[in-house]
Amino acid sequence: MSAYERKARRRVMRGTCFRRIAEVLRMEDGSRVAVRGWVYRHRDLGRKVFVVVRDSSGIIQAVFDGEAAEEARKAGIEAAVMVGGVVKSDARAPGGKELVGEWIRVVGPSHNFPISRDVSREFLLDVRHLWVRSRRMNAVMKIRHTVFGALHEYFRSRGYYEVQCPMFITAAVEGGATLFPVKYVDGSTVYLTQSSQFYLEALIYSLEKVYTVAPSFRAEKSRTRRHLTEFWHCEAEVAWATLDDIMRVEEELVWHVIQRVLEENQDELKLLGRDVERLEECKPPFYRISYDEAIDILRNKGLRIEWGEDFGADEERALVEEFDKPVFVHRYPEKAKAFYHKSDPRRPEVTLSADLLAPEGYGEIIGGGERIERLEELIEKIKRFGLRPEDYEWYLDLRRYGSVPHAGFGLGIDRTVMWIAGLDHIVDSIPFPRTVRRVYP
Ligand code: NSS
Repeated sequence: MSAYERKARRRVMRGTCFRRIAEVLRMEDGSRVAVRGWVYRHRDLGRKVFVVVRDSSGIIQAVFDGEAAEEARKAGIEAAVMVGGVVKSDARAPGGKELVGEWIRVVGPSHNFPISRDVSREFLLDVRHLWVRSRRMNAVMKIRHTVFGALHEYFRSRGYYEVQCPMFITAAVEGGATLFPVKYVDGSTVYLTQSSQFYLEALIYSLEKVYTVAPSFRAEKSRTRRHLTEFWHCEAEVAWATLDDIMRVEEELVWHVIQRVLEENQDELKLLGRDVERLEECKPPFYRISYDEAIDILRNKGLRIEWGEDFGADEERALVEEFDKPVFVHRYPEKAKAFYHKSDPRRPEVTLSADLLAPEGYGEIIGGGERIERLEELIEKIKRFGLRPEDYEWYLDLRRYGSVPHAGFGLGIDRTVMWIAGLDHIVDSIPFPRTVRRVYP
């Protein structure tokens, strides 16, 4: 071992001189560096051994011969390694630069890594704890990181207070069919929350403008590309706001999130093959059509749909084909929406509600609208929907003491990531998806 190598190793041991791979790819030829990460690819050409190393920032190829090649040979796929070498431009290498390897040390060995080239989606879900290392998942998670950050940034810069609401609840928000029962410590049955909305409504009487980012749970029996049983929900509620106000907040919020992703994640969008031009077009104002207009569009396209029914994935896909950016569908019929939605005073058979549908086939990412603020109206509607007012006692109290007009919405974060990243299945938008059939790993 040369004096340099000994010195380099000593520095490595002290852990002070490692560079991020993204940084190394920008360095001048001749720079002597050390990186650490995991073996992404491995090629043994006899005299030379090529090891592509990845860290959280990128990948770089290191080429070894002589003594170092012996050590490099032992580094299996996904082994944790430390590598020292000299930067050299090479058009054939990923990123245009490679390391002329001087030494390599296997820190954490890996033999027969289970993921090879041809694997099914199901298999990748079985080994999700390992697949999260893939460049694809790495890119999606970086975009997801930006999305969460941008949501907080938007609300906090506009005078909203962030609040936290309980996950254990006692009555349905969005209908009983998708409630998850949990056996509580005292033997009673409680449920996992479907939405924090009712608690946000309570909190506007203290803070006026509130938001939360939290999981919501739905025992969705349908196996679709856009349903999780545990999803991330960004919800906001605003005192004194109308349907129009809340739609403006929604479009500004979505555009803010898109802009941040376009600023921060060009590399990731490229790796995922996302057509960024389609995202750049999503500048507010978004389109606004009524439910009635949506029905006309669908019927003209030959779909058979009864007035009063909610739209499913097929209807939404057909609708958004007509629009080059997101579209609000407002004023859904009463029976298509949960009981808390306020009726339009000018047309009581429809509600002051709106869903935001994302383009390119994605469909609903937000649901929201105005809430019933009058006590008698709310009790009457709870009964009409076959529910029991006594299950909603505290929620009714909000109408007894200083009730005000108010509106709010809930944005499905996983669906938003799915759309922005251009994914074809919601399970790929979250590291460890929970679906009807999967709670492992
Ligand atoms: O049922 S929603 O349409 N509306 C609510 O829960 C309201 N209580 C929100 C509110 O006004 N505060 O769900 C809102 C969004 C919906 O548009 C989807 O984007 C997402 O939540 N969502 C889901 N994402 C993934 N998987 C499932 N199962 C799911 N259900 C709703």
